[in-house]
Amino acid sequence: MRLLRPFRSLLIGLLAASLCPAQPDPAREKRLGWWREARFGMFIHWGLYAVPAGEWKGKPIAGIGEWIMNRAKIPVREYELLAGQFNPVKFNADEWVRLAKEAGQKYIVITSKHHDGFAMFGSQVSPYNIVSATPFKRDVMKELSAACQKQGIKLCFYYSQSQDWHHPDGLGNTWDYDDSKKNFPKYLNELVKPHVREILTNYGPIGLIWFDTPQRITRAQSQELADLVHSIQPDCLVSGRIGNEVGDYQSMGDNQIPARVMSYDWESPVTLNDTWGFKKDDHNWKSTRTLIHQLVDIASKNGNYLLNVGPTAEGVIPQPSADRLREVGQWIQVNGEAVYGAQPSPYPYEFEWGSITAKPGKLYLHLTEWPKRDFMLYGLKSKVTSARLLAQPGTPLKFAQIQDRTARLNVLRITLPSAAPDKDVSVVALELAGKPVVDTGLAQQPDGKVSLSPIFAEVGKASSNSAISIDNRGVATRWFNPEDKLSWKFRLYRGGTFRVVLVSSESRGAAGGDNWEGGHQVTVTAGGQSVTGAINDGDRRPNARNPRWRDVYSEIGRVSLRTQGMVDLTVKAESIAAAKKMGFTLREVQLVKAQDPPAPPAKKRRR
Ligand code: JFZ
Repeated sequence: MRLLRPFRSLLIGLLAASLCPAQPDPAREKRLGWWREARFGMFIHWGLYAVPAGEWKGKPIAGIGEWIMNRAKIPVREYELLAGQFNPVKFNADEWVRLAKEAGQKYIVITSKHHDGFAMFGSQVSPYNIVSATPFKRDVMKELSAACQKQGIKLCFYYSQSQDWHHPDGLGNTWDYDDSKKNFPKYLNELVKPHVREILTNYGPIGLIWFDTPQRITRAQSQELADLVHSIQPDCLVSGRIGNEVGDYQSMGDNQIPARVMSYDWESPVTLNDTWGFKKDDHNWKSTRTLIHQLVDIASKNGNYLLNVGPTAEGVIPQPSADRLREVGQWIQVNGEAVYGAQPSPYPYEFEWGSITAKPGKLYLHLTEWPKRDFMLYGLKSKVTSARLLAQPGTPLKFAQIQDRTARLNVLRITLPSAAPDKDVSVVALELAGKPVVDTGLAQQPDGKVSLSPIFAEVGKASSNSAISIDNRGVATRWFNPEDKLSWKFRLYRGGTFRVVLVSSESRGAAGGDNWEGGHQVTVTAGGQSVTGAINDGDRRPNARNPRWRDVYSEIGRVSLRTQGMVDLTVKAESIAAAKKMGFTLREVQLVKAQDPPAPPAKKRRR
């Protein structure tokens, strides 16, 4: 200890620097102002890839449409010929911008150059651009810039800074160019920087540059690019995917929504179907209901929702996309106050019934399920002064607040009309006396259920080799070591018998839909009682927040918990099957109040 003395202040300083978030940078805070207010933007992936639209030489090419050049290993000299066929005669900038406005979107992020290297703006730097190389010859970005300024929406550009499959020194094209011979700095200096200068000089004020897939760009290179952007337009934001943590905000993985409120600024890019760039065979559209759920859930967790459309080679936004966007817009007409400028939920965790957003002196309860009886919320300590549905602002709702001191529980009960005013999400606005004060600890919910996400667990790694980690969706992945443990503490208000349900999750990337592995034996210990059971593939269900990965439910037994108060719960595996290299994935542990006696099966109705 003595020896350490002289280093103590240094040590404390280092610890403080690593534990406390960095002081907010005032320039960055200023840039983020409009973006935090906006909460909802339109992503547009549009380029030469809209011509093949997912098909090459008569064959459908699997995967996202804008990756066709890479997936089909199309030689540069062949892909270039698409420019001669690109003639989007139906393109109308005012119509696109109007659609975004109707949807309630506050900014547009459009691909100025995607990985294929084709510039969708007029450029002096390289002739491989829409004005010089297509029969269309128009600078669509000029037209969009004018339409955005006229209609009051922020124009932003996507720009692929690392991958460029057309430039011999850009990353990603290994079928035409030898990767080991690439001079990446040359590409950055001769193409990327002059391009970025053009898009920030010729199109008026730009809200942000959405850099992507940093790959092997160095920290110095990322920083130089960010500095270049800020030197030309100090108010222009830079996306997290510029790499090396130099962006102004973070991007989640595509189509990913995190399982908790995040302390930092973030955005989820989401597809309306399963591709970004137009594919003629992709008809797997998300429902309007899913889109609204995602919008409010992302806002409740401190994020922005960037929802993609992929226009055709004629310049038309597909009708199913436009229809859904307009329906989201109709919902926003009524409920926008709970989304724009919304602050995150004061509760860190998710609710099964929906999501919460906040504003000074207000809480918004976004109900995705309409309760059969009164709506109840636990843990709100602030005094509520009024409650009303945003859809029926003239009708105050009856409510009561009860405090149960022995259970240390605050209950808010709201009496709702029998029918939901909105079929997808109905919003109750609460006015509070002062700031929202809530119990932030994990706790049993009014329906008796306890839901525990690994994102809140204490992770007990059995050895330094344990690969277990928790991804942003809150899923424990790479769990191969049965000695690893996850543990939680939660507050139990009402005891009883509970079914122990483990919710596993599909994961990304594995080929052929084979994206889940089961056959593990798992033990849950809750309040000192242990149950062991199998994780099996009997019950897959879509997940409302992250529809791309289904949940896999396994009930492994029952526990009886009689004590009120804090309960410890631990999950540990007895054996893990890992032949498919996915192992045990865990998204949630649930304790579900057992109904006794079990309800008789519902009688089938005769037709
Ligand atoms: C990238 C692009 O490759 C893709 O074409 C599209 O533009 C998309 C919006 O971004 O793809 C990614 C990038 C990052 C992740 C996933 C897909 N990620 O972090 O999970």
